Amino acid sequence: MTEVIQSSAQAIKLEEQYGAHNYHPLPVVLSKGEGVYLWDVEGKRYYDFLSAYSAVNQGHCHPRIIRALTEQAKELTLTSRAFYNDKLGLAEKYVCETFGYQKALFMNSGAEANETAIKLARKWGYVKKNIPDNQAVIVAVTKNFHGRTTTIISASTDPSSRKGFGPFMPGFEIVPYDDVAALEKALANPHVCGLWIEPIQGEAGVYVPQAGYLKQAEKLCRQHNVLLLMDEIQTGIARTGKMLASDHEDVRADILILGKALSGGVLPISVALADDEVMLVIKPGEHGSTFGGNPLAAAVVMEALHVVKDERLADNAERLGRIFRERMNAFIPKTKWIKLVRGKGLLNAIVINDTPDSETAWNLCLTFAQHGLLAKPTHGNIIRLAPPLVINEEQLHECCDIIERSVREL
Ligand code: IF1
Repeated sequence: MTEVIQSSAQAIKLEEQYGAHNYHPLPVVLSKGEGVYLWDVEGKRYYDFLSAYSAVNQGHCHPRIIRALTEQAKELTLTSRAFYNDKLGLAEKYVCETFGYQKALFMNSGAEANETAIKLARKWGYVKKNIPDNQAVIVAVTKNFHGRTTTIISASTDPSSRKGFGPFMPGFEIVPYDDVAALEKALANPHVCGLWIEPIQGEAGVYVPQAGYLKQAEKLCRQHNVLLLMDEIQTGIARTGKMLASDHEDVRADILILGKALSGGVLPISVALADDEVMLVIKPGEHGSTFGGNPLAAAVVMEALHVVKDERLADNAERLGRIFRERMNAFIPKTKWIKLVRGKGLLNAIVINDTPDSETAWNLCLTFAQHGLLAKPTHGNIIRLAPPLVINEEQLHECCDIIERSVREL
């Protein structure tokens, strides 16, 4: 007889005893999700203002995506790439046409898609830019977040991502984010094969670079024959009010890295997109993954992207994001607790007016939860506020009311 969770406390106790302690979750145990809503074990309803870190842009358990998942699951879930299947080519074509690239390489987690981009950039550097073997350098930026593998954290500047996990992978040079002069210097090094950035730094606290930075970065990459690797795992798929955050500045990455909402949150699906000149440097047998490009994921990704387009989620994110920041900016003068609100589309954050090591942001999130809204601080005193993109104006105002009421109770 399989055990059933009867209470939140019981679930927390089980995870405490049997699960790794690699997270510090809010004390909320969820058992159901639908659209912008989540319910806990006791039946309390919450607005989701984290969206699984932007993986459920289409809303929880979107009926069209669940149908695609369940229909395909009855037919064929996995063949491995040792053979072809009748869904992968359709999905590759669909994502290439959606984002304007010639080739797609499907993986599973965001980290794996970033690792794929690193391997593509390095191999391209050796084969096409004649960088001496094992000398390729990838330029990354301060406060980046690209995943948790040992190679990816080798480029991290966050001690909590790195401490105790060395030795680290060589071949990364770190320059300050949002600093064009630093880029000019770093990219002039003939051993540099790639510049690896996020268009908006999510984990850093929704840090939006100054207007024109991305365009300048693209220009410098072209100038120095360096590939632009754009990690849109958190900012892509309509989250910032455009299909890609890069679209706000009309920037085109040489390697586009997507994940999270690529599947609407029902499966881990990620992809690296590039043109033939880059993608074809990897030959058969040189890269892959057991589940990468499986037919179930292929069926899901097509429906997940269809939903984004059919429901015009980018436009909704653009419009409601503006309303959200207007509401917050109108509220800020009435409280001493919020320094500022920042973001694009429905990827926003408030900066709490307290020391980064204070408990204020955490306590505020506990109060949010009491009043039926779920969010979690990123670093210290920054709270990311990112609902599913299917939220409507009435729900958004109700959530702003909850945020304001909770701040007043601080
Ligand atoms: C955690 C952060 C967010 C990402 C970007 C790659 C990945 C992520 C821009 C890796 C993943 C997740 C991972 C999760 C929490 C969350 C997160 F706080 F870690 F940094 F969203 F900001 N590029 N972000 O945001 O994708 O391998 O996880 O599929 O690790 O705690 P993944």
